[in-house]
Amino acid sequence: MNQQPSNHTNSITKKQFAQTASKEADTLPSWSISQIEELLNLPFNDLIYQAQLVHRKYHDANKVQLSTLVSVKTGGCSEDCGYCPQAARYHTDVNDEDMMSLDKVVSAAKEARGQGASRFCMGAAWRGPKQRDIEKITEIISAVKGLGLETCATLGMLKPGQAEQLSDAGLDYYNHNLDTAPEFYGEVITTRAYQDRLNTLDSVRSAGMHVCCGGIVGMGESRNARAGLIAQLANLNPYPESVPVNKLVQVKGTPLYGTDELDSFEFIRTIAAARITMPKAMVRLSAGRSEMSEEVQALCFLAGANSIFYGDKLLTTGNPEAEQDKIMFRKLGLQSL
Ligand code: SAM
Ligand code: DTB
Ligand code: SF4
Repeated sequence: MNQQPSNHTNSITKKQFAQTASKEADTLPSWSISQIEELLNLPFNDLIYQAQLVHRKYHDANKVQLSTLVSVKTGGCSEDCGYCPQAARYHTDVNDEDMMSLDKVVSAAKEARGQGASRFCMGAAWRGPKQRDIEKITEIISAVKGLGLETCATLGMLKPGQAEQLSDAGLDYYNHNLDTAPEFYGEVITTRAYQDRLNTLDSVRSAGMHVCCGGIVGMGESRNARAGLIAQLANLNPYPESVPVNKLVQVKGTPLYGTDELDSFEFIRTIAAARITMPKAMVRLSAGRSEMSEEVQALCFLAGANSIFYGDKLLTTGNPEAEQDKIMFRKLGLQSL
């Protein structure tokens, strides 16, 4: 791992920063993988400093947006994503459940709103929705939107016309992750191609919705692959409004269970690179917080994360209790958006 400071590295990074700061964020130049690797290779303090400069130019440094997740359709998924406890083919403790009823989703959304969440994100363990699923989910989206919450859904790949139906129902954001760099992707997923994911992202954009797109680190990928993921995200035109950076939650029974744990500083570096390359995006410190100390999370906020998943559950795995997060926010002087 090259972590040596050098004038060369520093001067290139300053140039990149000047580019970033001088252009409006939506029309950024493309980022090469090696430019992003240079960022990741910086001395930690220099990297965080660059990230803070960008962060403070575009965001209130003490404000964090809160999204609550609910799994509206859990388990039984046909895909083979190597990290995922909901894939039917892996033997995990997650069972195939029916879709949640409208009433249950609405009461979960009301509870999330009561706890202070501004966005409600609904996940389904599908390769993609069928037409009858779209009919049910659009009813749910309209009801949640009617509560005054921002709406987000992550339902898998979309077929032509489906993104428009979701948008018409009041869906603000669609989450669809690239997950990792194209070069590493085949090690993790074989049942859908990288291009399928890019196509879905195009459909979401064309339907006028905001894009929520990020990935997972800690799957055994190299630093170069983390740079490759960030390059893919940053070079989407425009880049996503919301960028979830997940740390792999290792679930027994999935192929990636037992992967060597990623060093926390590598995770924080990835957040900083996301912040620098996608200045206006909300960068979400996503899955994996239950396994992180408050100190590591504080460094993630310092590196430019300004959003979290809030509430004691992600989709099937745990997340810190809302009360615990409120205590952490008080200690750090953070406020919710
Ligand atoms: N089935 C849909 C799909 O894959 O597009 C939507 C739900 S899927 C669970 C949403 C995202 O959750 C995945 O793309 C992945 O990035 C993330 N995810 C799933 N399992 C995870 C895990 N064990 N650790 C971290 N992130 C995970
Ligand atoms: C995202 O990037 N992370 C969330 C959300 N989008 C849907 C999902 C994390 C799932 C973690 C494993 C689980 O709880 O099943
Ligand atoms: Fe299915 Fe989504 Fe899990 Fe992949 S990540 S197995 S598509 S639920």
